[in-house]
Amino acid sequence: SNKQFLADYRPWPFELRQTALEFDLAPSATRVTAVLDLAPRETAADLVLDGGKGLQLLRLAIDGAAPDPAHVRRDEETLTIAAAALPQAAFRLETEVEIDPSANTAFEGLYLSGGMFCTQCEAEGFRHITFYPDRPDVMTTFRVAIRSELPVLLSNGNPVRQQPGLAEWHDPWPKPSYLFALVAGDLVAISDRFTTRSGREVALNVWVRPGDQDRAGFALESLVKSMRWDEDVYGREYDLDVFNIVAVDDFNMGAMENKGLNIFNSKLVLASPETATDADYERIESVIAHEYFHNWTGNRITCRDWFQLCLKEGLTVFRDQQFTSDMRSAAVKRISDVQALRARQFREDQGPLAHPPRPDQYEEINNFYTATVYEKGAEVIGMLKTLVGDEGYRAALDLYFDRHDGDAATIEDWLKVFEDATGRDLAQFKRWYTDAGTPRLTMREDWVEEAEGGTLVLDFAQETPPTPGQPVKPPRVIPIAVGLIGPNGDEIAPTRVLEMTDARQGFRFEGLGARPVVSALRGFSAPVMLERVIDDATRAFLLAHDTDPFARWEAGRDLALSALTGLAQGQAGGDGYVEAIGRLIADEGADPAFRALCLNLPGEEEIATRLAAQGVTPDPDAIHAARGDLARRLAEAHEALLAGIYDRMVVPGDYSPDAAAAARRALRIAALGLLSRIDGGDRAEVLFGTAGNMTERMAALTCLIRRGRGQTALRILEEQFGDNRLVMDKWFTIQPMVAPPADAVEIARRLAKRPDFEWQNPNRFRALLGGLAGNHAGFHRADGAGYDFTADWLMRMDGANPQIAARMSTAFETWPRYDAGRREKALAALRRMAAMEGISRNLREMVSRMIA
Ligand code: HT7
Ligand code: ZN
Repeated sequence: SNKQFLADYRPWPFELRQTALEFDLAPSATRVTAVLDLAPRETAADLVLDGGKGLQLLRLAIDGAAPDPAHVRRDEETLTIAAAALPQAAFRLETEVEIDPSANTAFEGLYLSGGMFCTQCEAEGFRHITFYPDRPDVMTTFRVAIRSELPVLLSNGNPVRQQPGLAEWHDPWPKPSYLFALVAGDLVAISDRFTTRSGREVALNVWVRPGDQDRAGFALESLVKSMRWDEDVYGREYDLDVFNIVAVDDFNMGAMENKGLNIFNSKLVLASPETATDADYERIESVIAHEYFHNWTGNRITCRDWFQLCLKEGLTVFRDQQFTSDMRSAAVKRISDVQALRARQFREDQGPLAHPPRPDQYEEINNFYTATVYEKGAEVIGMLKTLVGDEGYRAALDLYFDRHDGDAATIEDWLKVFEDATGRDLAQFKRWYTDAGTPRLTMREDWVEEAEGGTLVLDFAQETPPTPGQPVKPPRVIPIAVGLIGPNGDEIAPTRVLEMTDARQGFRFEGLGARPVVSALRGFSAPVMLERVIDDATRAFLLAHDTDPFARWEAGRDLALSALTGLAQGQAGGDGYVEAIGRLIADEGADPAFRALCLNLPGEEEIATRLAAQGVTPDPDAIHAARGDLARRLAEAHEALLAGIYDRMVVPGDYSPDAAAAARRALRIAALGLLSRIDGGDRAEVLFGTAGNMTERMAALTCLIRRGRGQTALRILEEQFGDNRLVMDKWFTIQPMVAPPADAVEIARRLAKRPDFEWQNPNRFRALLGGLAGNHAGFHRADGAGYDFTADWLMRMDGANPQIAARMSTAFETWPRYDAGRREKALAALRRMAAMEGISRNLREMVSRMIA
């Protein structure tokens, strides 16, 4: 195995003072010349450069002369020049290689997408472009020359020369190779200007294929908002004369923060009311912000090594979450972030792929761009902010930017700025970075009635289940935000943050009149699973009265989950939930977005996760039936109310993706979803035919497919948008995802045979396979057909694009929680993949961790 360990970190034994690159672009034979100005830090170190198999070395020179071949060694992953062949002082290394972008189906390094050259270098893609010290702690300035007849030639930094056939760029900010980018193609831009606080004029461009310009405006507006926000909230200014964004159709992830030249998956740039949903718009706004924010948290201050990935990703996610809260509704944003965290990160933490936000070993770093590194990494920063307060946080961040600008930093550096700025000892807090697993927090209440008023004692116990390689976990610091509500519904104690540091700990609230209801873990103040003894009446009380929007929503969620987990185990129940929801939706004064969030029942995966956490083996078919049953009962009980909401929540005027309009549509389609369980789908059919926006049309289509009458609508959508990749991706996803579980695999199989199932396109592959994996009972079909179909495609994809195959293999990560029959079939599929000849390092690491 090729395992890397955090403990093995050593600085690179050379200094890299400057990099100059020259590209002669040709689809199947691109020439890359690299000139590296180097100096040894230590005497007698061999010069080891990374370089993949696809690099054909044409020329190698040290200070202008070819070294003795006896001192040069090439293997599959490196080029080594023996110390004996190197000067003792500064020297210039020159290499020329030939590479074949047209054969690059892995979309890592330099590749072609729809006739356009583009790059993806994070994490270790640069080594597929040229021989280089491809590690994030080697930072230097870059000069880049691009020769090509294509009209638009872009790289990082500022343009130095632009003439037909040649462009030259200079990036004055030292950067690691993973932030390098190059784009060449027939592109058009929509443009704007931004003047920074200190008066720098920045040209902003969003580059797209001709014809797509009219769908790029929202991305450009989002960029301007992000730049202003980072100045206002973090005091961070942009530092180049240009900021370019390019949309590409073939992209392994969402987007990439290359210095001054962000490259985006086109689905995160292009949007129009007819083609994109409200969720798409919100996501575009937040990813544009995320990549822009990386300029300071990631680029100016980068990571020493890839174990520190959450240093830039956790912080940048935290910043983009703050941005969205400021642009839209903070309450709604927090609730949806927690929902996403539970769906992806808690799931990861519960299974064989659990790892800490800062792992200490890996085989393939691309397998660690996970919900734990990103979303839990952001939660950990949220807890830090809660513990040190807003002012402490700001002081620590100012110190971080001051002290580490230009550095490749570590989590230790990050925690030290908080210690130095606030005087707090964070030794115990650090466990959040080094320990995997979701703590279980149990809360017990003790009420002591006394003559002069009562005392409430809250007793907490924490325990974190074992995770791979970490059998025992010491207690962590857990900030628990708590408020108290009086029997009449008034808040009698505002939010107080309890700092739990021990395995068991009690907190007292004295001088209380009557016994209050506890609103616990307000704002989801820590990423834990809270267990408390609470009845449905108290949950309904909190749903009606809690002043903390997250805790209020959580009370409703808990009611729903307790009903659904009971129903899925053949028990009766749910009346309390149906009643409480009725009161909530009748409340015209309540925020439509909040009501929509409460109306959406937990998904089947979430129900399965809750059952598994309770030690119950989830039965996917029973869960599916239980959820359908409760939805129908909600609709029957509140038909008139729901119909009223559906009729009134029409948004007048032209479509706008703003939060208020989106909230009304969200409530309207939540009502539609329930009503369609009892109206045969009639409303959905009308809405599909009349709605002018994709949000309502997709919602209507979902209802129609669920009712088994989606064929006409699907045909219409295909006729209208057959040539629009992004809409057709939705079309490919929704069918296997919403289909009755028994049909999902057959539907996926049929769709995979279509000529427009261009499986090597990551978005299209994810659309179909992700759609099936999103159909909980369909993917986990008892006969294993979902597992087999998925494994077949992962094996095929692995030969072309290992990153995508490995990433999608997480569909299997929950297999240990199901019944013996399903476990055996899932394990057989995993073993079949593990045994595949020529399996990539990426997929091999994933399946072996899942089998272990
Ligand atoms: N930092 C970026 C990560 C990324 C990536 C990683 C592996 C392979 C392909 C990739 N594309 C982008 C994205 C981000 O977090 O902003
Ligand atoms: Zn990021």
